[in-house]
Amino acid sequence: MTANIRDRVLVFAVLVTVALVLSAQGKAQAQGGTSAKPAAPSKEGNDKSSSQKTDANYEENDIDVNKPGGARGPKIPWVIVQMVNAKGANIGRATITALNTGGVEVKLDLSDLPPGEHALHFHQVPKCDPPDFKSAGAHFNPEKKQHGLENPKGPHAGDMENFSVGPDGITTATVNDPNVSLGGKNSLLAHGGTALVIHAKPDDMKTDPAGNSGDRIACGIVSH
Ligand SMILES: [Cu+2]
Ligand SMILES: [Zn+2]
Repeated sequence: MTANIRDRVLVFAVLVTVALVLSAQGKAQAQGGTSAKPAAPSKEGNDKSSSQKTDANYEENDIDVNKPGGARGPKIPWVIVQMVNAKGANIGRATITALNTGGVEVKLDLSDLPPGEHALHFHQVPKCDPPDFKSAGAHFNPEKKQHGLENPKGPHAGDMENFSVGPDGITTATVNDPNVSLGGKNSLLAHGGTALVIHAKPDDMKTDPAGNSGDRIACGIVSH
C-alpha cells in the first residue's frame, strides 16, 4: 500500500511539474504576443531601429519599392515621378534611374496623351500647377548653356530627345539624359528637386530657350 501511495504521489508530482512548465511557457508566449501586438510601442521601436540605418548600411542594389523617392542603394538610385495632365489628372508615371555610365534613364509609362512626337525636358522648379505648368519654370540649366541638343552653345542639362506616343495615346518610351544625375553633378534632386515636363509639340533641338515645343501638357515633380 505504501508503495502504491508513493507511486501516486510521484505521478502527481510529475503532473504538477509538467503543468507548471506548460503554464510558464504559455505565459511567456502570451507576453511575447501582447508585446508584439500593440501598434504604438512596437512600431515606434521598429521605426527607430530602421531610421538609425544609414544608406551606407543597405546593400548595393537594395531597392525598396515602398519608399517614396526610393533611392536606397548607392549604385542604382531611382525616383518615381507621378505625371499629371493639364486637367490635373494622373496619366501615369516616369521612372528615373541613374545609369552606371553616368546620366539617367527616363522610362515613361503614360496614357491619355495626344499621339505623335513630343518634347520632354527637366525644368528647374519642382512645381506642377495645371493647366499651363508655368510654375515649373525654365529648363534645368545649372551650367548656363543654351537650349538644344543640336545647339553649339547647348544643351541645357535638362534637354532630351523627343519621344513618341502611339495612336492609342499610350507611350512606354525610354529616353536618356546624360547630363544630369540623382545625387551627383547636376543633380535633379538638389534644391528641392526639378520637374519633368511634356510638351504638345516635338523639340526642334536648337531654338533657344525651349525648342519651339509648344504648350506644356503634362508635368511631374522629381524629388525625394
Ligand atoms: Cu520643357
Ligand atoms: Zn532646354
